[in-house]
Parts: sequence; C-alpha cells; structure tokens
Amino acid sequence: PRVIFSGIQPTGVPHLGNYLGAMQQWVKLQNEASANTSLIYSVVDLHAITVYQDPNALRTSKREMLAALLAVGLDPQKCTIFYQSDVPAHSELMWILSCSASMGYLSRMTQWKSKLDLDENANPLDSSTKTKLKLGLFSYPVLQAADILIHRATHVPVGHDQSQHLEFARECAAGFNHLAGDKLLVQPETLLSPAKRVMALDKPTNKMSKSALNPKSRILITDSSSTISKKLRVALTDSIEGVTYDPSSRPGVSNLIEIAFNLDGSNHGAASPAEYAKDFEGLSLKALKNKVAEVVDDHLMPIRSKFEEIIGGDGKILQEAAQIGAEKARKSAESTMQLVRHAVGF
Ligand code: AQP
Repeated sequence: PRVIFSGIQPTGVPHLGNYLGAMQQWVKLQNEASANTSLIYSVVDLHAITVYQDPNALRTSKREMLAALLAVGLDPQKCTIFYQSDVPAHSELMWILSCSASMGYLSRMTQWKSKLDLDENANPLDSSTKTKLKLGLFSYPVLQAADILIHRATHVPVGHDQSQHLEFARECAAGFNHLAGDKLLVQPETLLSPAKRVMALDKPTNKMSKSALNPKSRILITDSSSTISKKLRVALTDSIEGVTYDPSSRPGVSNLIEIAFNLDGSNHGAASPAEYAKDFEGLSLKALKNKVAEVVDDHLMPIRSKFEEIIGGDGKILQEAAQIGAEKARKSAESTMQLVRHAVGF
C-alpha cells in the first residue's frame, strides 16, 4: 500500500508558497489516488507552538487552516484530515524516538537557526544560543519524524525546505529498526513538489513565509483581487527591459514567472518556466505583473469564495471534518504504536 502523509502549521492563512509547495500537490495526489493509496494530512498545531502563539489566535488559525484545506479541494471522505493535537500518540512516539535521536544531527539542522536568525554555524550549546533556543524548537524534527512514521507513510510531499527533515525521519526509522531488530517502521520517500521554492515578493532571495514581517512579501490564498494586484505591483523586480527567465540574475522576475507557470503553464502547453516565459518576452515588467495578477486571481477566486463560505458558516462543516479525521488518524496511529510499545518493552 501507498501511504501519503504531510502536514502544515496553523500559523496563519496559507500563502502561495504553501499552496504551490504543498496544498496543490496534496489535492492532485487525492484526485489521482488509486484504491490502495491512503492520504493523511495534518494541521500540525504541536509544531506551531515551537514559537509562542497567542492561544486565541492559534485557535482561529487552526480553524482557518482546516477551512483552507477544504477550500482548496481536499475531501474528508477521501483523505484523513486532522489536528495533530487530537492524536496524543504522535507525542508519545516522539518521546520514544527522542531516546535514540542524535543531538549532533539535530544541531546541524538549519530551521531552528533560521527561526532564531542565527548563522549556519550556530551551535546549540553556545552560551548566547542556549538561552534563546527552546528545547521544542530544537527537537521538533523528531516530532515531525513521529508524525510521518506513526502512520507508516511511504511518501511525503513537501517543499524543498523540508528535505533535510525527511532525511532525518528516515534516519530515525533506521535507528529505531536497528534497536528493535525488525523492519517495524517504514522509511518514507520524499515527494518534492514541482514548485520547490516560492520566493518572497519583497525579497526574492528569501522563501515566501507566513511569519515574515512584511505582509506584502506574500499573497494569501484569501487575498482579494485588488490586494493581489497591489502586492504584485510593488513586488521587487529589476530595471532590465523585457521578460526573461533567469533565476540567478533576475530572481524577482523569475519568481513571478514561476508562480504563473505553476498555476497556468499547462494551459499554455509550456513544459518549463523558461518555455512559459517566451510567451511574455515582449511585455514590460508592469504588463507582466498585471498578467501574473490575473492568473493568480483567476486561480484563487473559487478557493477564496469556498473559504469564506466555510468560515462564515455555523462551524458544523469544520467540526465534523475534524472529528472524522481525528478518529481515522487515532486508529492509524494506534496500530503502529501497539507494535512500537511492545518493541521497546512496554
Ligand atoms: N515558500 C515556499 N515555497 C514552497 N513551499 C513552501 N512551503 C512553505 N513555504 C514554501 C511548504 O508548505 C508546507 C507547509 O509549511 P509549514 O506551514 O509547515 O511551515 P513553513 O515551511 O515554515 O512555512 P512558512 O509559511 O514559512 O511558515 P512559518 O513562517 O510559520 O514558518 C511545507 O511542505 C513547506 O515545504
């Protein structure tokens, strides 16, 4: 059987990076799934609290994220969609994996460093680092490994920024299996999304991110037509004439082309962003931005109205989806945990 697992943090309304890097791919996998494939998608609230979240804001973000997953086309009957904290076994497996996970390996991870704005050589035991660095932020890749391994996932669709964590999850599975003397946990494969890295509009060398301070750095999947146009109008490009695709010398322009290509490339019969860009060669950058705004707005319009409908309703759709999801996820997790508990001697 093929088991697909992925997660998304409820840290705000998802943006085009989350959509192209994750959610669009999740829906595609759902629509193409055969009978022997199960799809499990989690709103990973335990991960969200690795940096402080206002409790009421977190509750709102969780509902918004679940609504967004339904709005983009995920179907709770076809997939298991659940809040991570509804399945305590994720935390239990994390603890068990922590007991054989290597501190050295976690020290080399880049995500905790970028969250704390530290350089890539930062060491968790440096005196300036260790007061700032919380244990949960340092060890969350172990929780991520538990999320994946507990459902015996065979494939994990993610953006490029998560590849390192997937490698670590495979290492955790191998380490546990070695101690257990058995192939109990499954080593998952990474399914890299075609839109590997959507960049920030204001700084196209950084990835588009929910937590970046500048709201104009990202397009939310709920943004109105006029907000989409405004954000694209001020997106950082360059002063070179005409439209060409060259990510290293023209990161801003190339990012816009990639965004439009990933939403609209198939309508143009283009196989790559470079080929897609040829259709816009003669345009000014202003006209390119208008074109991209149009493509983005056309694509997001139905998603946005579905989202408004779900969020504006009486909450039943969300409640029901969360309940069905939690039940299915608990069952899936429990079947692995019975084997794991026995293997460690409980
Ligand atoms: N810019 C991006 N390009 C492509 N994929 C992206 N993803 C995130 N940003 C981009 C993918 O979205 C999925 C869910 O990500 P997440 O919510 O777990 O958190 P993140 O990767 O940390 O994303 P953000 O938006 O930057 O959130 P904050 O600011 O809260 O940290 C993942 O599959 C990721 O690859």
